[in-house]
Amino acid sequence: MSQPKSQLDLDLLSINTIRTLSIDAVQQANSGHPGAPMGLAPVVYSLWQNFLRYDPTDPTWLDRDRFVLSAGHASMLLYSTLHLAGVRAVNPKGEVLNEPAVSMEEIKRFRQIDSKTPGHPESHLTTGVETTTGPLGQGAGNSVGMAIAGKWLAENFNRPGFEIFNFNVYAICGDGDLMEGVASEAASLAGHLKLSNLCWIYDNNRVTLDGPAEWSFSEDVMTRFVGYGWNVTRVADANDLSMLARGYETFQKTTDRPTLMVVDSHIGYGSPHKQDSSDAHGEPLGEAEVRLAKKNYGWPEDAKFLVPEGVYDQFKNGVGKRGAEARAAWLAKFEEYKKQFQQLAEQLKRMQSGQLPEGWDKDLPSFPADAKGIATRDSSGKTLNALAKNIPWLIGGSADLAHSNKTNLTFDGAGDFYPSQFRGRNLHFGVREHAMGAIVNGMTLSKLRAFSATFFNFSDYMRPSMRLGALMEIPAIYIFTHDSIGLGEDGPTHQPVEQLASLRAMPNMLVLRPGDANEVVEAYKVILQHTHGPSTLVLTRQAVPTIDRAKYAPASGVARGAYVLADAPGGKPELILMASGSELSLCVGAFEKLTADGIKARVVSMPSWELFEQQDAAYKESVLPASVTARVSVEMASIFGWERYVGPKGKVIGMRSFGASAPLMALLHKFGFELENVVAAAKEVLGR
Ligand SMILES: Cc1ncc(C[n+]2csc(CCOP(=O)(O)OP(=O)(O)O)c2C)c(N)n1
Ligand SMILES: [Mg+2]
Repeated sequence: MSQPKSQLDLDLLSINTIRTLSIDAVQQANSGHPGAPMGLAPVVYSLWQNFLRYDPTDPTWLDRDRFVLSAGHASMLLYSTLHLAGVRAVNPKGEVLNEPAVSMEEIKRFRQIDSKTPGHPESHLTTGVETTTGPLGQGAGNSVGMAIAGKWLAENFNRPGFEIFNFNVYAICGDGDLMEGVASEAASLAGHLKLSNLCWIYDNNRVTLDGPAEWSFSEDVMTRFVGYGWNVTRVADANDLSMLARGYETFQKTTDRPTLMVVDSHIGYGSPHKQDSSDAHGEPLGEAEVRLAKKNYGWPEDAKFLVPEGVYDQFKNGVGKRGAEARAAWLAKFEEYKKQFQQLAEQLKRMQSGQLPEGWDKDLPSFPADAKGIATRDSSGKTLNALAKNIPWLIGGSADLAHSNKTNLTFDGAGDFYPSQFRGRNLHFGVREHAMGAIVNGMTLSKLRAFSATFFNFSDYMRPSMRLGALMEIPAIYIFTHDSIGLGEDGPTHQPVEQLASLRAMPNMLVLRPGDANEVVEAYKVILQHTHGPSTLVLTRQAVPTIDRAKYAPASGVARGAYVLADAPGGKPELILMASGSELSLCVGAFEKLTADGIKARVVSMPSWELFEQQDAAYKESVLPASVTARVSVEMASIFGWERYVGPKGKVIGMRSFGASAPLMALLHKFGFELENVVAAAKEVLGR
């Protein structure tokens, strides 16, 4: 019936298909944001169709360009594109399936229960979604982590004639993203590092949810980014495909800094003449508006979820063909690379599949009993170095506190990651905790084992990113030191109180607060082998005794979250003391005293509630027998939550207020973390 269409017609037809699929899905769900997909469809189409190095038949390709939709509310834009481009699904084992990542059925089930098309893109649910976005600014931050990973991988794995890594990272950002602090932090670092593989596309539509952007946003974004050291370009009309192409080409030619491409767009129909009003663009259009929009696009007004003839082929012949050719060429190269650089290829294989290298744990330290002991931040530093030496892709850094966090990698060849010098393993995040969280997530999504570090109190500054790490089920490693009032004189502004409880409340976050040096080693073993979620490691500034493992139980009990460290004769206690971290040795001291007084006590070391909750009922009963109701918990943190373990007859020794600025001993006394107090509490719950 139809005559052959011109390329331009096919482009417009494809763009309008992205638009109308998005409109229809939002309308059918009666929920969601149609405006941004409508306005941005040409921008994303141009990128995918003509520039993105991406093979829809293998979304796991190591060297694929990354596409991040930081403006996650425009999720239908991504789902429509993944659908039309024919991106295949990948199962949890990493195998590419012969089925679509986003089928038409799934588009029709936008925002419905158990669909692959949730309200905002979730990377663990939908293949092709490179990272979970929605909280504005996070995707932008992730994209910097991916770009860092790209540079680091290229520097460490490419060999002359073998450019195994050369991927670019594109992120779509709206006004909201650019208003968020996390994006500013990340942009500042990206500019500093000269990440030329990074392109942010700023949807300059001058509108946000509440109304015109000018109500709240009037800075000169372009000048700001020039100040960050970015290359800034402008596309004056989002509908002009040749201008968009020039923009992308300029990015690809820029080799010394990241690029911000400012694209002037009009939310809604995509036409300045027919702009929908700024009010309520975060809502479905309504049936009448939908018809008007379709009319405006020259679309059959009654058609729903229509993919016109030629559109699938258009994508197949564009991104599909380009991507397949690029990957085929890469694979051929990689076959040869595998022969010439067996060791590197083996590393990549393991990295990609989330495995650790052979012998990763062979140099782990073991710490002799020592009453004076060492801070867990120090045993952490030693352990981290021993691991990183044998795990080439364990890489990270601190937000300007590396000397305090003890996270510097100091072994031969560890090196630093500096502007345009991307080989090293020590990252310097600067004082940018939030971006650090988002960046570590982006690096982890790129299969590196990445870690961050700062004071535990500042986990609050990176919590939104940690939460997304947990939601994405990615094995990011968040290291924190100065974990309690025990940090001393810096005082309550720096002393965490409620952070432990708050992170324990976070689904899928593994929190570990080891009690001595050997528990630190065991905690790291757990963390490195934990592949389906992030870990939070909580460490002291102050020294804690290294417990005598000949006398007490081995630290390997850490793997079960809680274990009996010291016990009454015959394993029949009348009292249980439990603690994590620096309070463990306090409980051991109280145990000795109580034992001398003829009281049958047990000490339970409890470094991880989450791991303990995963144990079977029999194990839990063996550690915390229901019949023993005289229980005392000791932890220099909010008491919140400990009731569940001490029960109605127990007693919780913890923090009920903020801390104070004072030397350690004065603080321990003021807040009751002293031997006599623990012993007295124990006798009280025993009724003696
Ligand atoms: C951290 C965060 N705060 C608030 C929101 C709610 N929200 C979703 S879209 C949006 C408007 C953002 O405006 P802009 O980025 O310009 O997107 P546009 O409306 O132009 O598509 C807001 C406030 C969010 N998703 N994340
Ligand atoms: Mg906007």
